[in-house]
This record gives sequence, structure tokens and C-alpha cells, in this order.
Amino acid sequence: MTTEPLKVGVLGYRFMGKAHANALARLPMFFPEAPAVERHTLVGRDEAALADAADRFGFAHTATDWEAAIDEVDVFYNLGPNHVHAEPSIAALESGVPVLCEKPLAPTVEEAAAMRDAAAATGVTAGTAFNYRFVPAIRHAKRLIDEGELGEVRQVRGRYLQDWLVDPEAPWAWRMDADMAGSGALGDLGAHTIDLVNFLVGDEAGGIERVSGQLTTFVDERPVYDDDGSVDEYRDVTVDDAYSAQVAYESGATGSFEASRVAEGHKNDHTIAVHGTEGSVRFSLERLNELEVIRGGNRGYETVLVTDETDPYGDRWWPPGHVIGWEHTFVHESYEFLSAVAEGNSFEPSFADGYDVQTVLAAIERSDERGEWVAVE
Ligand code: SOE
Repeated sequence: MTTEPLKVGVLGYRFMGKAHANALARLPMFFPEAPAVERHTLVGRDEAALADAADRFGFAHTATDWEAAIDEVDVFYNLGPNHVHAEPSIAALESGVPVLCEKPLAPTVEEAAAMRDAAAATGVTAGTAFNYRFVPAIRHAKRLIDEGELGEVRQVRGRYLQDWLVDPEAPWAWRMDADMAGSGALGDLGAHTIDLVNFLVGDEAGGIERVSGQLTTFVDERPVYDDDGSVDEYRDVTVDDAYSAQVAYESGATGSFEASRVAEGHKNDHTIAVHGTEGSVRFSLERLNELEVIRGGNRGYETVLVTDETDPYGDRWWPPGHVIGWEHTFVHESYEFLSAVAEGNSFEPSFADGYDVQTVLAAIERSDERGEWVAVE
């Protein structure tokens, strides 16, 4: 019996569209048992740019109307700006179409709650695209923590630094607008950190109970440029350029997190560390094939090359030591998501996981506004 390929519809054709389309294209070669997929419809607003992207990314059809596209496909990837996450994702789920939605799940807790509830009510597979959960080193760290190798978790640290907004003349974009994005470095980068620490230590340390946060905007308005490169207007920046937060876990563990878009010299520098009573792990996205580990009574860090025996996806790619990169996380993510879809299973990170992150983001904003520690609600 042959099964028809799953028709995938993708909303968004820029950075994330490219990353996910590449993942879909790689799947049959490296994960032959993955469900067959057809890159069916690419959805966007600008017809010319859309047609060009569809051509390059291997999509047979384009649509400027997401509602019509959802009717035509079996699976929907929502990679649009944050303010277009909720409505199309909920509509897809209500039509029985599984959804993988980019992070943060929504600009507000209310929208994220509606998305979580739609996933629960329909029982249709829904995932939040926290791709860094699919880095082999992160999987390895999770296994070590779950097996008790670090003992009791005491401290968690997460830092995500970028520098693309150092220049005050860097162009305005939707990511700088609170209505469209929700928040800035906090939601865009901090969401990854919070999801990763939830994934890594959530079972051990429980949830994040209280937070003390600070958000800062260094550049209040940014230019919008004409096609000829001259400044058309200046638009307000209504989100943070950087945030930091102290957090308290249910277990008594503590954490400190920060992210920035104005950290000169850091392009995509995401680091996570966990310290327990018997060991530590630390991870840097810039060295994603490695995990540094202290365990078993040792006092110093040992570097584990994750392309060796510890990599759950290692046999799919290259011989040990032949490193993988950022784009592979999207392939692993699509493999797990589409396998869950084909089997009618749930997927993690789920919409509920995306919602949990959103409650921490909101608490950090609330704490900043009030100037005091607040509970995560
Ligand atoms: C922002 O620059 C960004 O593209 C994020 O939106 C992604 O989630 C992150 O993985 C890389 O940086």
C-alpha cells in the first residue's frame, strides 16, 4: 500500500521559511523512514517575492490567502511574524490540520492560551518550533540531568547575545513593534533560553515560580528606508533591545537569564549552563557539536564530542567527528514533528510548552513594569 505524501503548507518565506524548506528537502535523503512530504503551498503577501521563493524552495503552489491554503494542505507550518501566529494556527487546528508554529508562540499570553486550548480541544498535533531542543548536545545534557548525573539542580544560567541592532541606523522591522512581536530580545531570544531550561531542568527543578526582570530599549526609533536607500521616516521602537532576569524555581534552585540584540561582537551566541550538587553541564551554540560536562566526582570540565556515540541522530549524518550545524536542528525538528503527525501523536515542544514560556516572558515584563519580584501566573 502506498501512502500519499503529506502536503505541507508554509506561511512565511524569508529566514525561517528558508530554514524549514531546507529541512523538508533534506528529510527523504537522511531520514528515509520519515513520512513522505510534498512542499505544496507557500503563503505570503508579496506575489513576486513569493513566486521567486516558491521556485527556489521547491513549492509547487503559492497563495496570498492563508485560509484558502489551509484547505489545500495536510500540515501547516506557521512561520509568519508573531502577530499572525494565533488566528491561522487555530483555524488550521480546527480544520484538523496539524500545525508547527514558530516561536514565541504569540505576542501575548492570551493568544498563546487560545492556541494551547485549541490544540487541547481538537487533539490535533501542534508544536512550537523551539529548534534548539533538537541540538544533539542539548539532548545529551537532558539525558545526563534526567539520569541524576548532576545531582540536585542548584543553578541555571542562560544567555543569548546578538549584535544586529548595535547600529542606531539599522532598519526598523516588525520585530521592533510590540503589537506585532510582543517583546524584543526577550520574546525573540529569551523565549529560546526559557524553553531550553524548561526542557532541561523542568522535571528536576519544577517550574519557574518567581522572576525579577529588567527590559531596556537603547534606541527609541529606527529608520525605514526607501528602495533607493534614503530614509523615508523614523518609526518608534516599542520593544526591548535587551533583558535580564533572575528567577526562582519551585525546588529552590535559582537561575539568571539575559538576551541582547545590541551586544557588539556576538552574532548568535546562545549559552546555557546547569550546576547541580554533583556536576555541571555547559553548552554554547557556537560550538554546538560539543557539551562540556563535570560528573562522577571529577572537578574539571570534560568536553564530550556529541558527534560520537551520544548523538541520537548521529547515524543519519556523517561519520563521528564530521560536524553538523544550525540547519540540522530544523531537520531533526521536522523529522520528529512529521513522524508525530503521521502517527497521530502529540509532539514536544507542544503549544502548551510554548504557552508556559509565554507566562514567564509576561512575568518578566510585569516585574520590569512594577520594579519588583513577581509570581509567574
Ligand atoms: C533573530 O535574529 C533570530 O533569527 C531568531 O528569531 C531565531 O529564533 C534565532 O534562532 C536566531 O535569531
